[in-house]
Amino acid sequence: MRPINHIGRRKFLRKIFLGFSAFMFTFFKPFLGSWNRAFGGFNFWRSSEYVGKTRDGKYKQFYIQYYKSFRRIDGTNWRLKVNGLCENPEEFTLDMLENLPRQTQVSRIKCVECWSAKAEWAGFSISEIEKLVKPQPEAIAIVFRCADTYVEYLPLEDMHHERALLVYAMNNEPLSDEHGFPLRAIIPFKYGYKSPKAILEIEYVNRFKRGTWTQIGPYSADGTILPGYDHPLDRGKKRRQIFGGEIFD
Ligand SMILES: Nc1nc2c(c(=O)[nH]1)N[C@H]1C(S)=C(S)[C@@H](COP(=O)(O)O)O[C@H]1N2
Ligand SMILES: [Mo]
Repeated sequence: MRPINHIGRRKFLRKIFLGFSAFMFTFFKPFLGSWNRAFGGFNFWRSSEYVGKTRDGKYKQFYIQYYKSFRRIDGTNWRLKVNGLCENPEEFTLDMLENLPRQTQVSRIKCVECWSAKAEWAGFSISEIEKLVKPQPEAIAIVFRCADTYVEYLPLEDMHHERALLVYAMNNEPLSDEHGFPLRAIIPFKYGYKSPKAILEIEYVNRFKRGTWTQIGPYSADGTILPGYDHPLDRGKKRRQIFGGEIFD
């Protein structure tokens, strides 16, 4: 009589295990589809009290970029803090900002990672805020601080450009959390990373530094759109040549 062969038994157990797995897979595969249909439309970020990176925003022609997730902002408690090198530091409610002279513009966000997308934005020029806070002559730039701890510097010269806006509405609706509620910048002649969202604070400073995105990626601190290529999401990502600066169509 042959002794019990341990190797043989291990092989046998493995066969049983593989057979069982194959059976489970074949048997349950048809149910994977309905599982997907039931839960596939589920978007964690949209149904949680946090906002984060998602490709499932309301406007399908936009990708949504957040450096970190953060708790949704309650517009009634939110204040835009404006401080630093200015004579009258001030905190603005959303209501106060919505009552500033309103400007609308259609412009495109061009992400340095190649996609771009277009919307109609409504808001105001930072010069409206400056009539009240009165920046000091030493101030050369501002720092935006955002809800997701994103930080970005913009020279005052760029902020005073006629196409630079602070906006609270997108396509005739209040900004969604995904696109920067309650307030974001739109600087259309610079890459998207120079248009911070979910702004909490604006500080007037006498220095210019790299922001969050240009510390992560190999991108310029200045952020001016360079000649190259664009893949507009609203035109089926069809590649087109661009010549630098704002993309007007
Ligand atoms: N607060 C904050 N603002 C941000 C970012 C971010 O990570 N955090 N990403 C920027 C980048 S890289 C781009 S391309 C645009 C994208 O705007 P959207 O998310 O509305 O499409 O947001 C910019 N503003
Ligand atoms: Mo971006």
